Amino acid sequence: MPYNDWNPPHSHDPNPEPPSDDPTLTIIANDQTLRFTPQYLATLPQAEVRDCYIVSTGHGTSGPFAFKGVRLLELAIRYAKSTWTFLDVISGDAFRTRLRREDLVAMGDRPAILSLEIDGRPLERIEGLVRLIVPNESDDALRQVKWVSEIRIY
Ligand SMILES: Nc1nc2c(c(=O)[nH]1)N[C@H]1C(S)=C(S)[C@@H](COP(=O)(O)O)O[C@H]1N2
Ligand SMILES: [Mo]
Repeated sequence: MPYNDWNPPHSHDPNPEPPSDDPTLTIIANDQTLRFTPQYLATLPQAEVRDCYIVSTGHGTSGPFAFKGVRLLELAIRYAKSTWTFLDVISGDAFRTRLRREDLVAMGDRPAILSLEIDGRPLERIEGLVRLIVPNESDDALRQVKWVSEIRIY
């Protein structure tokens, strides 16, 4: 599937409620479907990114927060074919974002992470567990996907 074959951007009308109570993450790569619990993700190497802000269209800017979790790049390198070029991060309420491998690499020491912790405590489901944090995004939180339920790697 080509990178540009993409849905129009979402509206900035954030959903405040989790679509379900189930935080299980499915990764689809190489025609394989893998399922991970947040407890399992916590056993993988973790990155902490400080000074993150959520520029929410719903209730203004909050932060700074320190988010901690698994690097998206690390997950893709572990579970995808070496030739992967981009991935989609999709939530249970059908919110989604698409990220290129080269952009993930360029984030360096402020990586995109699947966040499990905020300010040293577990992220709650209402706060988005498992939540994608893209520290360098500047588009009013369109990439800060809450309730990530699926990652498709291409
Ligand atoms: N799953 C999901 N994630 C989402 C959204 C959403 O509707 N569903 N809205 C996005 C937008 S546009 C904003 S502004 C922020 C709001 O984040 P907050 O609820 O933590 O303020 O979540 C982002 N992530
Ligand atoms: Mo937003």
